[in-house]
Order: sequence, then C-alpha cells, then structure tokens
Amino acid sequence: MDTWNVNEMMKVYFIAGTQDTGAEALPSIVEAACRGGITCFQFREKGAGSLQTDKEKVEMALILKRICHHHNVPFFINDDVELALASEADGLHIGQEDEAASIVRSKIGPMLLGVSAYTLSEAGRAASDGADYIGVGPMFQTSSKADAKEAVGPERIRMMRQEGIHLPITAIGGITKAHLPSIQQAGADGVSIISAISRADSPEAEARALLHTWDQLTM
Ligand code: TZP
Ligand code: MG
Repeated sequence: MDTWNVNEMMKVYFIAGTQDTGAEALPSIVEAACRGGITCFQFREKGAGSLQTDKEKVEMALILKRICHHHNVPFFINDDVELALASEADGLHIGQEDEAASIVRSKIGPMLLGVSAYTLSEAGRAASDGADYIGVGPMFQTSSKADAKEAVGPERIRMMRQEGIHLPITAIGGITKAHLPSIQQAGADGVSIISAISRADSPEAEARALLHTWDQLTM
C-alpha cells in the first residue's frame, strides 16, 4: 500500500465529497467506483452542503480510505494539509489558491502531491516545487466547481507537452467518455472526474467503461 505508480493512478481519477453525493451515499459510491476500477480517489469536501467539522471530515476520510485500500486504490485529500496528515492519506492535491506547493511539500513528507495548473508557468512551477503530477483544466464546462475558470480544452495540455512539461497530467472538468480520445491524443495520462461517475446510474459500470475506453485508446 505504500508505493504507488503515479502514471498508472492517473488513468481514471475519481473525485467526490458529500456535497456531490450526500453523506449517506458517498461510501457506497466510492466502493462501487473502486469495484469498477478507478485508479485513484480524492476526497474533496468543499462548498455548499459539505461537512463542516474536522471530526466529521476525519471520520469520513477514514471510512473512504479503508474502502480505497481494500481495492488497492490510492487515497488523496483535496486542499487540507491537516486532514491529509490526520487521515494518513496517500496524497494531497492542492490548487493555486492554496499554500505554495514548495511549503506544502515540506509539510507532508513522503506523501504524494498533486497541483492544479491552468497555465504553462503554473505547470512549470509545480514541477520545480516537487509536484508528483498536475491537474489541468477545466477542459470543458463544469457545474461541479463553483469558481471554475473558463474551459481551456485539451489543446492546453498539448501546448504544455510541446513546451516541455513532462510531469504526469490528469485532465479535469466536464469530462465524459466521449472526450477521452481527444484528451489522450493531447498528451494527458488520464482523466479526473466528479459528476460523470458520481451521478451515473451505475458508478461501477461507468468507472469500468472509462477505464476500458482509456486502455483501448492506449493500445
Ligand atoms: N477542478 C477543475 S474542474 C473541477 C475541479 C474540481 C470539477 C470537475 O468535476 P466534473 O463533474 O467532472 O466536471
Ligand atoms: Mg484547492
């Protein structure tokens, strides 16, 4: 459980918090997504409807981590260094509005670190600050993030690759199965998804289909 292959974990990276699913449903949705073959999970507890107390967040994080590890899926925390340390997560993902990646890197020790990058310079800085991967987006319009920036499309990833960004890249924002070919062709290592999995009739079947489609494209 302690050594993860970052490139592999990029393929189908599922993100969710109780604001996306309701607190009751979240563990079973994460369990279903794990059965379907997600390659990473991030607990992103944020915005209207999210849990408010540290105690509730830690409790939920530990429940979700257990489910992930049962399926050999790495468990990440969004933004919250203290929660990541308290729950002994495998990794932390931070945005540009959070504390600088170089400082966070020194606080979390050997934990994996993901950083959101919208521009080429943000991607370059993430690399020099010691990020293990970057999340690039929003690719397409999304309703899962209140303060989402303007969609940039897969072209942004192609540009970053052309400009010498070699870090693993997960594409994020409004992504569905239909987008996978253009995202893979642009040079991404995988996709991060909230709604297409969490709101699917069957999160398990959707996760499985996403992974299958991604792997078929690679071949
Ligand atoms: N960061 C950029 S877009 C986004 C985040 C967290 C939301 C992605 O959710 P969805 O439902 O897959 O568009
Ligand atoms: Mg953030």
